[in-house]
Amino acid sequence: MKLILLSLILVLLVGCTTMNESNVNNSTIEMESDTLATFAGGCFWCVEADFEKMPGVEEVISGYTGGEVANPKYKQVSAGKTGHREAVQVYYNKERVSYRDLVQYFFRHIDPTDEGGSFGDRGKQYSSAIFYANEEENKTAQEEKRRLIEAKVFDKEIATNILPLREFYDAEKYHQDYSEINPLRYKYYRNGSGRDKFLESIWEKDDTKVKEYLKTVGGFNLSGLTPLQYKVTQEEGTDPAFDNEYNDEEREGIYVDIVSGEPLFSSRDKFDSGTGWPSFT
Ligand code: MHO
Repeated sequence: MKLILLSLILVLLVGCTTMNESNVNNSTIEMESDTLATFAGGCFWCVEADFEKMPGVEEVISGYTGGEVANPKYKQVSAGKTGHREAVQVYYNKERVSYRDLVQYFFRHIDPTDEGGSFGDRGKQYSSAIFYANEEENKTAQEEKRRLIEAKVFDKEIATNILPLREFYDAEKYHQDYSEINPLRYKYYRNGSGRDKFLESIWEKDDTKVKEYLKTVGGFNLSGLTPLQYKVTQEEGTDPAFDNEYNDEEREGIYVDIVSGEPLFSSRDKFDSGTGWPSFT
């Protein structure tokens, strides 16, 4: 049951943080600057979609940064004419997730060994980078990069650059939430890119070095989830009515988010709504 509730909660969060057009175009989200992190990991459709699945992340904006040209357009950036990279800005709730968690999560969703691009997309504009906004972020990013190097999970060198953040330009509106607005084209692109095959080949490998490293990263190791748990918590799926783990659960206690450990409901508020999924007042 906690699985179903998780999916409901995700929907609510998305509803609360959906931004209107003026926010997207002008970066006028009113949040503290230290709840914002900037990463480049190749095609921003994918990096944005991956961060949006991370517990504690509230909003992700696709854009361009690191180059010289003001107000760049997608065509200029993707052609490598601006010095910018495709990048994302991640707005997160620091009560739930830390900058270090974000860096660790980032490293597990890109190819950090590719210095000339990302998967099928070639050129500096698609290469990976962490853009730090202050010395603390720089230090954390350097530490996590070093830990990844020392873990020897990858055979090749870690190429991800750690660079000072400069102006970030939001990408055009049609690139925001691309994976949700154009799911078919996104899936077609993503499958074709080989990103997920690569990530599986590294992180789902039965390998001692990988296991040792994964033990040391924050509570966002999703590899221990069952397929159903993964589908519900990461892909906004729902578990079957009646035939689910928590419908007939009578024990007293609290229901927690299986990924982050965050408390969600108390058994005291549980009632049988007859829907096949437990409900809480
Ligand atoms: N070469 C890809 C890149 C997509 S991503 C937004 C395309 O133009 O379809 O960079």
